[in-house]
Amino acid sequence: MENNYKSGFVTLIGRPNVGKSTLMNHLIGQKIAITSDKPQTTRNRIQTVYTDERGQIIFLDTPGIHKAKNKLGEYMVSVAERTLKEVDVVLWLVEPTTYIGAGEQHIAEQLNQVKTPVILAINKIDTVKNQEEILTFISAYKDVCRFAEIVPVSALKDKNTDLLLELIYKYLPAGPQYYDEDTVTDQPMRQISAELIREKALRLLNDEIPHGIAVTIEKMKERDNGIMDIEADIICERDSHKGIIIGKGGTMLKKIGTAARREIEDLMDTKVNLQLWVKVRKEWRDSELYMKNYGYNE
Ligand code: GDP
Ligand code: K
Ligand code: MG
Repeated sequence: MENNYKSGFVTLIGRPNVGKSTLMNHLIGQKIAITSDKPQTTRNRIQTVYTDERGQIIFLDTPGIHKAKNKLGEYMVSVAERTLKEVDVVLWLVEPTTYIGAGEQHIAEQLNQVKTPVILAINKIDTVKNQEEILTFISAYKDVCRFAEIVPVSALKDKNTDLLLELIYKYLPAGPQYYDEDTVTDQPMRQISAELIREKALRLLNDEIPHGIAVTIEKMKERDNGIMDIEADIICERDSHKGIIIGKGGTMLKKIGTAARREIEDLMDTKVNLQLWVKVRKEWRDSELYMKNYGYNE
């Protein structure tokens, strides 16, 4: 290990859907955080690890900072806000626009209260036709917050992500290698599998139902021949939702299961036999007991 080896913690913040999970997956080259076009896809703090010859960056992908509507919402907000003070660098992802809404103002207020250096990444620049416009986004953001660096990126097209890494290293302290170089996440397989199932449900179901869904892995066991048997429950809030998740003749549940199974097989590099059940737990998002049960606690 060289003398100038650096390491530290970076938290990724930003409004729902700005591309935090996409960026993290691209940086570490593996799909760990689930993504979708729906807000509040990410519920827990996910830790991923990027290692190269310069050092090691530990990314915390947090749920978005937003106004809480229920206990699950409160939990998500507190996770995000607590993280700001504990890290070496804050990486704030925003949409490419000059409009700075209440959500961004709220984040800026939080950031102005901490000493942690903040890097602003203006994401989705692949969608900006006139590149000169980017300068106007930069100056709009300069008015609301003091940034250590500002960098336009595209998480999806891997644009400027190398530059982003370079800028992050600039602000990391000299430090040890916390994880061995093969480690990309601290998430247990069980949790990633549950999240992949939830992602497929999010993507395949219409807007109303997904926010009330949780997934629990009830069984995960490897057979002697290497096949992995997984049984999981999809928890929803209403009987009517249960019907929709199962679908006519079980077609929707089958779709969710097939899509999830493929990705879990990729992840585990083995054949998977996935069985899904749908259960109704009314208003679980307002029950601390249920939330603990479904893994939303620290
Ligand atoms: P998060 O809620 O901040 O974690 O956002 P996600 O990573 O789940 O992404 C939300 C949506 O934005 C997904 O449909 C992504 O494919 C899309 N997205 C993310 N980054 C980019 C980007 O750089 N360019 C474009 N065009 N879309 C992006
Ligand atoms: K999302
Ligand atoms: Mg996310």
